[in-house]
Amino acid sequence: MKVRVNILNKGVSIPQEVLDACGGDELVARIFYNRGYKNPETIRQMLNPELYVPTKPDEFPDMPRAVDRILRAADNEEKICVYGDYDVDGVTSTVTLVECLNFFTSKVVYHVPDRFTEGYGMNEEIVRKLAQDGVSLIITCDCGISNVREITLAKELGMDVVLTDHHTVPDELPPADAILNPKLLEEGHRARNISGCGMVYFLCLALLEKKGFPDRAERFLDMLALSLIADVVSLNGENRYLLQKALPALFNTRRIGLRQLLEVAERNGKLENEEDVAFQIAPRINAAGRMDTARLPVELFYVRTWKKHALWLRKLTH
Ligand SMILES: [Mn+2]
Repeated sequence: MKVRVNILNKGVSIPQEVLDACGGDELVARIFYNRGYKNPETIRQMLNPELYVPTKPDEFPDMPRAVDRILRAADNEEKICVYGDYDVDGVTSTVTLVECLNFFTSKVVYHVPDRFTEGYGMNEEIVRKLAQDGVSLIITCDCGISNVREITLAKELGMDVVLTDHHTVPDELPPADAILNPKLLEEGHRARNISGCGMVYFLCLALLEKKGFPDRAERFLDMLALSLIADVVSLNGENRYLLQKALPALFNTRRIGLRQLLEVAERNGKLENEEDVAFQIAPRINAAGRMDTARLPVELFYVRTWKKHALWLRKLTH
């Protein structure tokens, strides 16, 4: 069989270092170059995943402060509220963090904003309500970085705030006790474009490492894969590494609700790769937040079922 390949920009000369990174293969080098890959180190790591050096949780500024505050809250049985968001990234972040915190404490509640009555991000009325309900630590997911007023209020009301977000950092930072945001990493860092759930994943990894069971982070990989596919524009650097690791976990998920969702989607078309997930799964989750409330997918994926399982487990082990 004859295959005709039309390579663009044949006349443009490729820098020697790009060519070297491709082992001297001009065709491969030209494909990379045409797609905007000019950093030889990035290209080397894409061609040889085993050369990739994964990002460590403590590369994020404020990680130790965040971990200390959260574990202190767990030890003191403080009431913690995970403050999420209503899109796929916000939902997967919320599920991941609530699930992880449940390893350390049973005093966890969560809040996902109502798109119609609250809008995106934190809301003063909700912050006041959390204080009244006895919450002393708020952990935001996929939001918070522009909520100076709401976080100032939370502090005034005597609560602490650990902020996790991945949106662009504004000039004025909110007065949170710890701020985790990949955009605070230096320019060009391989993890600067991770999703909100990606940021939460690193926080969970740090918490679990500190407690001596980092392997448990693996059970969040399905949520991570969903967020990366739905929320991330460029799948290179850390995103590429994380998705390679996480995608099989998504297709083999043990979450009953997510399994059902995958099955429904599969009945309507093929579901084989990340593109299918982007078009078949992500919109179904986003629809909940658009039509009703994002509590639905959160519960579908985890929280409620976890409680049932937890009771079961307690009954079995006592
Ligand atoms: Mn997001």
